Amino acid sequence: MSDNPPLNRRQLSRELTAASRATAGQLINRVGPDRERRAYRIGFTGPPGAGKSTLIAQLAAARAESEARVGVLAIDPSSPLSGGSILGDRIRMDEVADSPDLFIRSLPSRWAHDGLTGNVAEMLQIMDRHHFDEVFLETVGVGQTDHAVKALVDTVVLVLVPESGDSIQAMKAGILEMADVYVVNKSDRPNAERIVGEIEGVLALSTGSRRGWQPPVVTTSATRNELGDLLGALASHRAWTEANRDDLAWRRRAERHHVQSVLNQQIAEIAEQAPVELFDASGAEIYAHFLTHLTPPGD
Ligand SMILES: Nc1nc2c(ncn2[C@@H]2O[C@H](COP(=O)(O)OP(=O)(O)OP(=O)(O)O)[C@@H](O)[C@H]2O)c(=O)[nH]1
Ligand SMILES: [Mg+2]
Repeated sequence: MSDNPPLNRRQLSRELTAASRATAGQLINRVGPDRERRAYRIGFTGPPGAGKSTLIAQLAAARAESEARVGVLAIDPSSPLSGGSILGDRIRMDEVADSPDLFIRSLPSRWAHDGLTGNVAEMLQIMDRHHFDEVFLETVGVGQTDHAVKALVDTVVLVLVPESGDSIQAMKAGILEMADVYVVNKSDRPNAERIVGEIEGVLALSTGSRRGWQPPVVTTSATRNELGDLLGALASHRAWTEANRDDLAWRRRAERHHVQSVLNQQIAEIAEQAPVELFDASGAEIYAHFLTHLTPPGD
């Protein structure tokens, strides 16, 4: 907003790159309560190719007209080497070129295979320090990832397509019930209304605790720039969250997830670097190896 210092893109880029390369031993030093004024975070998840990036591009373009400072972080599973501009390419640059307050970054997913790691929590905190009002986080929804996203963002948007029908029934146990807003994108294709009905059917049977929030199901066609009531649904959930959420409980849950993901990452790093012969040893010896290799904060 107007009273914020201007966005320092180079500095922000450098910090994000450093965070994406940080080892768990480095990240653990920065774990800690996150009490600063925060960006409102919206996570977009859903199957590959559902149109998450295209939708985010449209939303970002719509937001770019407002005063808000908007950031996009996209975990890009399709091209671990790109590190680059896949999402940027989808943004219609003519629409956003005048916006000094829009920042987009695609991130290779090499370290995000199991969902999200401590790096993502760190990156979101970096965005906060750069005074973003709103941050969109894109991830591919594959089970565990969704739960990781849920812990880190304020609003979870699940993006599906008319062809998702077959998977709806299989998903109903957990993932489907977890989102705050449901989008059936590619509604320019047949059967969008049918899948809206299926989602609403599953949600009607859902027993999960939502403390009064009724998740809306909206249809969009991102390539036609038809966002339906998506902006309205996002605004409603934000207003509901701000009025009803227990922020202390939320922050503790986010921090628990942050710590856990950094430690998971550290254990994975130790396992990767361990000599193969270690795994001929007894469980107690293997455990001792892991314990001695865990890096305490400050090292
Ligand atoms: N027909 C139609 N195609 C769309 C729509 N939205 C996106 N697409 C197309 O679907 C393809 C995938 O779109 P993306 O935005 O890359 O989807 P994504 O969910 O970000 O994909 P990943 O990041 O690879 O998981 C692209 O070719 C888009 O042009 C839509 O509303 N209708
Ligand atoms: Mg994408």
